[in-house]
Amino acid sequence: MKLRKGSQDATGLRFGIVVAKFNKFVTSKLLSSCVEGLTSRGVKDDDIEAVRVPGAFEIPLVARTMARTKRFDAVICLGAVIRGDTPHFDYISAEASRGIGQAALDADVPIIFGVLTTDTIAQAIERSEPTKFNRGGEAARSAIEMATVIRLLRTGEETPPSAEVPRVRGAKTRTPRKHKA
Ligand code: INI
Repeated sequence: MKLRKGSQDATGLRFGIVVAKFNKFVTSKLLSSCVEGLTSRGVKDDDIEAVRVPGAFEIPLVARTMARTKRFDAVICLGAVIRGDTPHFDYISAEASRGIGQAALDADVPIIFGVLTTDTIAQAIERSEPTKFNRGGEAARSAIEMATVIRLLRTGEETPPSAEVPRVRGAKTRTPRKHKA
């Protein structure tokens, strides 16, 4: 069996980021952790292009437009939709997630869903803190993995040894940590 896997070596890759201004106190932290996640894995600052949009509702169109230029190996969407007292949350979050998924399929380029959808402001802050579980950093890792695995599929190249995690006999395998929502 041939197992193809993406890697975390992002050297030479280019990324687009779409970031919502709404709830900027959260999205600015998602953005900085995302950029740090990319540059620390070899992406050049000049190879990252970020676009600000008013809110999460506007993300899909801009993500699709960026992806269709084919100038990026992946596009990362960052936003924060926080539940209020009205059904507004449901409309915005549903449209953002549906639209982002559709944009990736239309453009044939990986588009990453780094949009927080939380019940409270505290949950959004927790998920955007650089010292805690930050979804911006997670979005960067997912973008690199998707960009590299799609490249392997398109070129037919073998998975590079650097993507293989050596398995030590008898060693316990780590079960992924469970995160709330
Ligand atoms: N946009 C967000 O990104 N997050 C929210 O929590 C939010 N709420 O709650 O209203 C929000 N609304 C704005 C929306 O995304 C659009 O920008 C606006 O409706 C104009 O189209």
